[in-house]
Amino acid sequence: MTEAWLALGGNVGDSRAVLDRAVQLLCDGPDVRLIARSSDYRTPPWGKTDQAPFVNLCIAVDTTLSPQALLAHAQAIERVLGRDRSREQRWGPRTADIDIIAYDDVTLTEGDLILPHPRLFERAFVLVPLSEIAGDRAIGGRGIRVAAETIEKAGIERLPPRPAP
Ligand code: A4P
Ligand code: MG
Repeated sequence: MTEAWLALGGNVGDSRAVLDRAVQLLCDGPDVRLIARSSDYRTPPWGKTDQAPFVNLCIAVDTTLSPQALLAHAQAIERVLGRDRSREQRWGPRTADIDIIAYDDVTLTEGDLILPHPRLFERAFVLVPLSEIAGDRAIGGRGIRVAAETIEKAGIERLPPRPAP
């Protein structure tokens, strides 16, 4: 078993419900077990700012999957939840985006996968939820709590737990 951290986000449809479903589907068996889940956050759109706010969260998992197999699993779930990359703009609206932030201490660039995630430290929408569940960790030698404390966080709002359906 290897510990990995994933970031989820979306801004099309009922994003909190979609991302709940994404977490369920990701952690649906012995190959990927949920260890921790952050709160949901409402976050201003980053990269392309003329779009709806996102909901973002992070999870920690224990997995037997390789990094490539975990990415394939995540992308299959993005598709099940209605994501069609061929119709998207970079950084534009999406139902569910699932990024692998880190996979243990693995550093790799292999095909279409880069670990740790190359833009992790530019993104408050990843660092703030990640700090809730991995604040005492370092990724690529940088502490998560300090990175989350020092990045600009204007407009990021922690959401209360969703009422049970
Ligand atoms: N890829 C490489 N490394 C990884 C990794 N570690 N995890 C590749 C996941 N994927 C990885 O991904 C593009 C390619 O990156 C994939 O084919 C995968 O093989 P994508 O999800 O289509 O991403 P993208 O939108 O083109 O670019 P990028 O930089 O991954 O952006 P995001 O994060 O996906 O951007 N604002 C807020 N507030 N919250 C958000 O969640 N998300 C985006 C989307 C823009 N603005 C946002 C948010
Ligand atoms: Mg992505």
